Amino acid sequence: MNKDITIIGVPLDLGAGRRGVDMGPSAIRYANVKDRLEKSGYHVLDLGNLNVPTPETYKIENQKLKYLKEVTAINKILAEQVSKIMQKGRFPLVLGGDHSIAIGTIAGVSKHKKNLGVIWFDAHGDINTPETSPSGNIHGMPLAVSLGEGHPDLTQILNFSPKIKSENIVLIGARDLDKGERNFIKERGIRVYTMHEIDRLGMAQVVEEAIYYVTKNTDGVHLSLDLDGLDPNDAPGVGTPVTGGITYREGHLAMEMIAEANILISAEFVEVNPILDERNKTAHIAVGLMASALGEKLL
Ligand code: 6HN
Ligand code: MN
Ligand code: MN
Ligand code: MN
Repeated sequence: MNKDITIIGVPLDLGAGRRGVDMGPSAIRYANVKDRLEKSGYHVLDLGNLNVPTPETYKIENQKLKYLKEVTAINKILAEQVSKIMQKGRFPLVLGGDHSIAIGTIAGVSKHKKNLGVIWFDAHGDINTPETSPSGNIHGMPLAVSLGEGHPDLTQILNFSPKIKSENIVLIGARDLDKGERNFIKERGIRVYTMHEIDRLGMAQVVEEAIYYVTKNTDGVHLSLDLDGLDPNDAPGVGTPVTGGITYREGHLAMEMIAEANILISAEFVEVNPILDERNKTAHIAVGLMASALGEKLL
């Protein structure tokens, strides 16, 4: 495992339908992310936050792609930063922010990998296009964009597309998919473990299969973890909670198995919303999951 981590915070909420996830990076830092990872032997460099515009100072121009210009601009900068971190041989750890930032993270990582694998933990599919999106919120679109579908300003970040292939990604924890997302998933044959499969097979088998699947034909794996993949009882501080999610223990087990498999080259933790949280509980859980994914040991 790469022992050199670089943290970037992206306090963006323009991709989401409500305010609050812009405070995610602060909440995660307040939950001691750096110390926690250093205890596991990592060398952690925190670059601070990207400079992100505030919604109150911008107008929505296109209801089908809200704040497209601003979300594009910030993801371009993020992609370049992440690419630089990769170039230096370090592990990028991106703190969100809404999930639209996966567009930039994945662009920056995949620039250095021909066949990037992705594990996507989420209650949602995040695989809408402007045509299928019920909200026009770009945080519901980053997987589609990374697969080459969506507005060209987004798909062409760093001037290549697609960033990833359908057969190299796996979704875990889905329980709220829009109609267009279901069609997209079926047409492309994308591997999804919904809550149904997690209940039926157990998280251990799901993650074992998922790891095998995303490592088969890939040269590195990115972890994109939306805290709303967890159950809102455990992680209440998220922008779009959906009942019936992954438990705290299942989440940790998944991260620990991913750490054991030693497959990650980058990760992002997104959608922490401190306004809706209880005493920073969700940020603490996020940090615990990061530590587990990066191999923190009890003994
Ligand atoms: N997230 N599918 C809904 C939409 O508006 O497209 C919700 C998306 C939520 C996105 O949680 O990252
Ligand atoms: Mn989600
Ligand atoms: Mn998401
Ligand atoms: Mn653990």
